Amino acid sequence: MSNDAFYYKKMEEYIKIINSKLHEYFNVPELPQKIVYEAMQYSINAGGKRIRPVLSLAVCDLLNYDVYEILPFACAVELIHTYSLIHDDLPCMDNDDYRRGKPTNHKVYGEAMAVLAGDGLLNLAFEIINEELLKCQELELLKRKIKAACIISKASGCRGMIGGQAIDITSEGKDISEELLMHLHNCKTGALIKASVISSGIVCGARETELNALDKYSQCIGLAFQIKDDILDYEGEMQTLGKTPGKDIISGKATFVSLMGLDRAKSKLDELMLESVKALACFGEKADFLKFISDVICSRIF
Ligand code: GRG
Repeated sequence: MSNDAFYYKKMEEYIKIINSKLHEYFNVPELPQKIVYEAMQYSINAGGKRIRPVLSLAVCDLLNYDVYEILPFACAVELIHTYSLIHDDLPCMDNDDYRRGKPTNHKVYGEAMAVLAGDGLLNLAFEIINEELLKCQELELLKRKIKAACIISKASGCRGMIGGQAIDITSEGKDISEELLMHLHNCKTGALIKASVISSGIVCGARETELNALDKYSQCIGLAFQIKDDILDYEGEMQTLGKTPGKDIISGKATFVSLMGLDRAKSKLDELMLESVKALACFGEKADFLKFISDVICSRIF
């Protein structure tokens, strides 16, 4: 088996573990409000790439830690990510009809229920994290888990994803600098990607030098992820993307492609890919799976 085939298989195995845990969280009894659970489940089951929780598990694997220890945190990040997509697709935000190849949440459940489904996913994420903290019996591990919980909350909040979205909305139709675009995406997309890597490193007891390396790695792949997203929005097709391409241009959004041009955006992507790999040098071959994930992020077609 080639290395790539081996790592693809590993990624598939991790996705199976993640999906089965996510499934457990939705095993709820019959309740009069079951419609909101159905709406939440609809988006969770719509088939995302699960790149953020896979990253968390891959860091665990790198640090020889038990992946089941980080799994609830990894799933919580996926719930937060899914809530952000539901809200981002609403008519008051990006007004999208398709996501993950399916009609968006509000198209199926209506706007009000889609807002509640997003809220429900965000709350469920922190309910899961808090329950993990309550269950933890070992003081040092508990401290590390609290730190991880803080990192995830901060990354999802106004210093992170929500803050980035606020800049995005208020920048529409305006000329913005490359610097502001970089800041916007470090917050909007990068923060949660970084949180999935760093929170896992912390729970697994990574040393300071290792955390610094993971920080640099996740900074690079977070930005690379967004540049690739902009390239796909420019070049991609509805059928493979699972969402409407070309939306950024139509809505007058500045993107890495509109600011840098396609060729420079592609070179920047290659540069970030190499930098992400370099950042992992201190781990040697053990980091090959994380390097493979960088490649998946930069060469993905959806
Ligand atoms: C509404 C608070 C709030 C935030 C929204 C993340 C976000 C902020 C908006 C999503 C819009 C977007 C297309 C961002 C670009 C990068 C990104 C997050 C893409 C979607 O992530 P993937 O490709 O999605 O990991 P899947 O469906 O595979 O999980």
